[in-house]
Amino acid sequence: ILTITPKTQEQVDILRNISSHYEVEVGFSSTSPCSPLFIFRLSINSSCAIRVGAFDNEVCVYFRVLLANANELIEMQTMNSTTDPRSGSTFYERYHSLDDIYHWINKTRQDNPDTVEAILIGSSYEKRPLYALKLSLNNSMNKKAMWIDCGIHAREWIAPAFCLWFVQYALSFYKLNQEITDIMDNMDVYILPVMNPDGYHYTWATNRMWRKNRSVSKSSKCIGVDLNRNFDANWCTEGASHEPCTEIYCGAFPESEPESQAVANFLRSHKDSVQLYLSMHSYSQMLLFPYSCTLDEAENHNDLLEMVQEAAQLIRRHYRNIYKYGSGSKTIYLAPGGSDDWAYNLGIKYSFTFELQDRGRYGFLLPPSHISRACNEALIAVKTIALKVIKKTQASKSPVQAD
Ligand code: 0X9
Ligand code: ZN
Repeated sequence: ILTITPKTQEQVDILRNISSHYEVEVGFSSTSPCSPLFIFRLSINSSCAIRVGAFDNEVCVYFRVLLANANELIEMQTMNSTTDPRSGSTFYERYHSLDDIYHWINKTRQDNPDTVEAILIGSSYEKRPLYALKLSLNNSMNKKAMWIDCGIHAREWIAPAFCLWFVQYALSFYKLNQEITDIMDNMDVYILPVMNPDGYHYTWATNRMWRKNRSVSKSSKCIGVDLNRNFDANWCTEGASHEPCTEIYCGAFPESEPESQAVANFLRSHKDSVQLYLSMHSYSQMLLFPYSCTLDEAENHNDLLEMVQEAAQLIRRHYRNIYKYGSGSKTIYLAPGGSDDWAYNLGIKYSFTFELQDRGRYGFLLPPSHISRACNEALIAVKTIALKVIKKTQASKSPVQAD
């Protein structure tokens, strides 16, 4: 895996061209959409430059090797899918295939019949079921709720791993940990472990670096829509693309994809109870809130800022790890059509996107040995924000103690 920062517009154009003509993966730098991070396999015949011989004018583009052993890392991540007696790690400290995750959903529901329900909220383009788990640990009346989705982007494997981690933590530590007890006493949790199952399956079977879903376009041979550009929030303006061959293709129209439609329909029909929306991504270690689809500030910007600031401080204190925070458009880039902005405009005024570990060393190929730390620090952020939402919205009737 190489990173290339093109120096001229000509180099940008050439690299774009390569990416649409060859078996290569192109990702965008998480810090700036103007400095694309090109990831691909090409023959390198010089120590300092890639020669792209297929073009009339041979060009040299300088690169840096980001990961020299990408294939080895990928192998390591898929090895432990089912229980491997040789590995000392627990189920939650490994990445799991889609089949394993479906089994886990079923088992979790069966083992916890009074508290966990699996809700079929729709199905994917390739007709895989989309199950959201509902965790309801306390039967009090008129409970509010939070929503967490993981794995909108297929290659961000730490995100589904977090969803599994969260469910396990909530079920095991209810009544043992004060914070999760307060949260679950006040809120039900809807959790969608894999929002993009077709893409996730494809990253296990064929191409580890796939991002989009797997829908076939009418107008192009290129496959897949970026589900986080497919929601109806300044849809397909600057920061998304109408071109199906790009990684940020917004789809034919807002909610054109069954996956985004399923989530949007569910949230529309639960918008009176859902107060907090969380969407898990990776990588780059950021806690983001609306807006990403415009440079305008959200109406409760300061509230949201205060929440992520406290969460980032706690992560720093407990894990000595840095998370950036702020509105999406000002912290990373303008990116319209995202689920967080759409949920916010629907009326879910506490809406966040987390970019989990790491900051670029392994990127999407975060080794399984990092799962537990990555999830625990994200958990601190989720707990901090959820407790703050409960205090702000349910102050009068909440059993949560004031500071
Ligand atoms: O670009 C994205 O969709 C997210 N970053 S990622 O590297 N995981 O692809 C950031 C999403 C921030 N929120 C919105 N753009 N609405
Ligand atoms: Zn993502």
